Amino acid sequence: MHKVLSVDVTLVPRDPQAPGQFGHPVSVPDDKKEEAKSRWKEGNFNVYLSDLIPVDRAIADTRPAGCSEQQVHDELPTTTIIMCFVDEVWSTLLRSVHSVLGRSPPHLIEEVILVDDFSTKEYLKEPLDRYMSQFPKVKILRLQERHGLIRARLAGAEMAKGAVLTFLDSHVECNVGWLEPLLERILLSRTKVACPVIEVISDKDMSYMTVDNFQRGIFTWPMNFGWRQIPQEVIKKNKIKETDIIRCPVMAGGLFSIDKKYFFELGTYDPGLDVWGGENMELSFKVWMCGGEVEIIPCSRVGHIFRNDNPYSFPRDRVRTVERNLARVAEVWLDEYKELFYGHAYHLVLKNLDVGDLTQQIQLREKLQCKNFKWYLENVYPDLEAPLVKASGLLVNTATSRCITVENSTLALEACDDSKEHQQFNYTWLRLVQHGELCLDPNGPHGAPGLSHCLGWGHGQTWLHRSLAAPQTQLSHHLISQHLQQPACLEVDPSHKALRVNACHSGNPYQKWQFGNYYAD
Ligand code: UD2
Ligand code: MN
Repeated sequence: MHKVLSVDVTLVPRDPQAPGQFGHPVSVPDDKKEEAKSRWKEGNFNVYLSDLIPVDRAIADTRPAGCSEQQVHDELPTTTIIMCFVDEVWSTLLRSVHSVLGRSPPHLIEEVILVDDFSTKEYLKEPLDRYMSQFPKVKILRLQERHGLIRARLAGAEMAKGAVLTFLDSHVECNVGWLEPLLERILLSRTKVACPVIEVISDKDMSYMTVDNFQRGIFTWPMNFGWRQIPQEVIKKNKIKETDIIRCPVMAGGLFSIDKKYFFELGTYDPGLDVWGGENMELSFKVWMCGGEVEIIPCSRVGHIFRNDNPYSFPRDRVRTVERNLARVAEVWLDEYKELFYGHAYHLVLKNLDVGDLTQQIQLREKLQCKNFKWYLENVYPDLEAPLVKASGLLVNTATSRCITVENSTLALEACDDSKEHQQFNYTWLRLVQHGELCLDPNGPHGAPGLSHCLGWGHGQTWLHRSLAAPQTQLSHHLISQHLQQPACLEVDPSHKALRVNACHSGNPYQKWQFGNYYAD
């Protein structure tokens, strides 16, 4: 073994006075403010400043103490760097490539594949070919139509010769010692997916900034990626060190190394995912549930320009593309938990989204004998709040303190008894009040509210309650059916034995209901 190599051709920069040198912030001179402003949209960051900064600038070594002393194996696998771009800014693209070539041990870089995803800018054609011809390892793959990030990466992967694939965005700066720790993990176990810590290159002043340690990649419903710090007490209790590897429920998506054969065994990305978004969820679930692991390696650090908006156009509507991608992922991987996804993105239910054909993906999951999503939640992401229903148990009426009871297919009101199966209901993420396989229907089999077979959305069986009903003025304890002529509320009829629906009144206790247990607002 050997100590991690500290390859960095910029340790002694050519021009220490140059703007942005050492990752320092740069400010736009007063007389250039207009120009800087007008060029912002070329990349949705400060393109004017980027162009002033040397393409091979030095940056500070931001690794935690101890990283530079770590040992790695002599026989690390080689890697192909795959960097996709569409209309990337010239200076940032060059800086990305320079940082790879200048801060990686040359013998580990099999090649750098730049995948041009049908860019429109002239400078990315012949001038880029000419510039890169000085680097024999850099290859440019020109796609003849827009593939989108996901399929562009696959085009790069198809031609890659290295044992490991390392994906990077086209506006990054790799820091010293970034590569060997990633490859080391994969050498130890080929099913590990190794991610660097993603540091921040400011979109405004182009400074290179380190980030807090102990961050995990997580998601919140409906599958929004985010970062979450490991709680201080957990760090203390488990004596987690800054250099310790962090298991991640999901990866950010842009920067990671994966064994090439393993990536293909996993079926790469779902080819039904389009352009951009959600592919990080898909790969993370697939890796974890099918026997692998996703990790952040604190000793590997790469800066990335985070931008508020994509600087390129989407072939189709951006929001719809991402939504459809996420729904595909939910359908294939979430099992019964997909109700949480749809419950938190209910507009997708309303618009009856078409996610396309899933047979291949479902077959793949079977072939790989992947575990289920419940296993993933329990073992990989136990801190995610994921109750399968919003509320459950008895359904108690406030005025009478009596409970809805199922008698054959009709409903009555009786004294509450939690041990009675016939008084148990679920309030689901899809807004159904469910008793076993049956659903509370304002127009039940006998005209009055009763139980019918659950028919899904659009069949008048959905009810608003609590936070869903609250915006509708003071009705948060009510059960509001939206599908009648007028929104109507479930109420106890004057006999106190039966149910009916009637115009909603906020103060009416005969219209107020409470479930035994609430798991979500
Ligand atoms: C994040 C990821 C990104 C990807 C994305 C979508 C990081 C740092 N970034 O958003 O890698 O996983 O989430 O889920 O984790 N590109 C193409 N063709 C396209 C669109 C983009 O080649 O049609 C390129 C683009 O030039 C860039 C890369 O793909 O180099 C990622 O795109 P981005 O930077 O707009 O995504 P980002 O960082 O907002
Ligand atoms: Mn990016």
